[in-house]
Amino acid sequence: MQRSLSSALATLCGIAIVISVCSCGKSPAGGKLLVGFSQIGAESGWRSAETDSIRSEAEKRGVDLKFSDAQQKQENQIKAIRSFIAQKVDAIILAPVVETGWEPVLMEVQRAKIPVVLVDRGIKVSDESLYATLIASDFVEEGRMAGEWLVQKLGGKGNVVELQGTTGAAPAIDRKKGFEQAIAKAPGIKIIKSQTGDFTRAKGKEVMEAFLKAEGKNIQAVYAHNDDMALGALQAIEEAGLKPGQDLVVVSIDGVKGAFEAMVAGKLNCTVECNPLLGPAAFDAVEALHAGKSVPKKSIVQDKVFDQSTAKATIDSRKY
Ligand code: GZL
Repeated sequence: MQRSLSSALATLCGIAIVISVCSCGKSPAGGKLLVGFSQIGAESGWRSAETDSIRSEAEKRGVDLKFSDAQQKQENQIKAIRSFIAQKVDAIILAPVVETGWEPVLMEVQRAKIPVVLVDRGIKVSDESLYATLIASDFVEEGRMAGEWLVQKLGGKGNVVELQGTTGAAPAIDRKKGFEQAIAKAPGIKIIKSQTGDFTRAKGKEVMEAFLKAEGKNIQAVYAHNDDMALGALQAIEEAGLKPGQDLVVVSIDGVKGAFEAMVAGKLNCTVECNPLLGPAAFDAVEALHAGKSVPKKSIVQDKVFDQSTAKATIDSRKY
């Protein structure tokens, strides 16, 4: 891919004006950046908030965004990436549904000299030069924060059922790891059932129904890898005649509006925020890379714990 970037720096009355003329072949006339965004799907409130953030930031910056929803299937993401290469995009933003299986297609992207910005989930590759940067939360820390909160709440004793995220996804792997690290300090707390609910409310409800059938009153707490599965679990708990938030403690991750509403209603006990508003950071990276600047390999988004003691005071200021 021939691309030449010529830039001229002009100083006028002490004000430096950088004029960079990008004759990079790939961008459509008028120099608008052309960016491909391969999104996982629309499986959760968090995911929709992330999509909105990236779409609105593209609009704000005048970027021509090619958007693809993969319905949570890696093969659809790979197809979308190949189509972005064919469209000669200036950059690719990728939210990778799972950690593995990306090397072949990312090598094709590298050969096409297109930078890749990973958002929200990481990947496992032998050659880290296959992507320029990862902008995401620390999922191990999120799992640890959820676990530490629960250890306190349960007084160090109780049986937990775990609703895992999508099998093979970085947040599912790492939120499990962090939670287990935290509860290891309280031998009286045990995970008695653990199964994927694929980050969706429907599957979270279905799996929680099965947990309740199998373990019933033997369950003291639910740990869900995201709020959508937790909200599904709340429905299952109520339909079983139990009071979520009282008969069973429920802790999850994401910090979406529905979780704050459930905490104010006394049904969800705690959520660990995982900020989905990654649009500005993603396009800062895209623009820096397009200007030939270097970017950090990883940028960690800071997260916070919210529970019923703070939900009422903060719900109105939530941005997603
Ligand atoms: C986290 C993100 C996860 C959210 C879920 O960065 O990948 O995927 O926690 C979403 O709600 O489905």
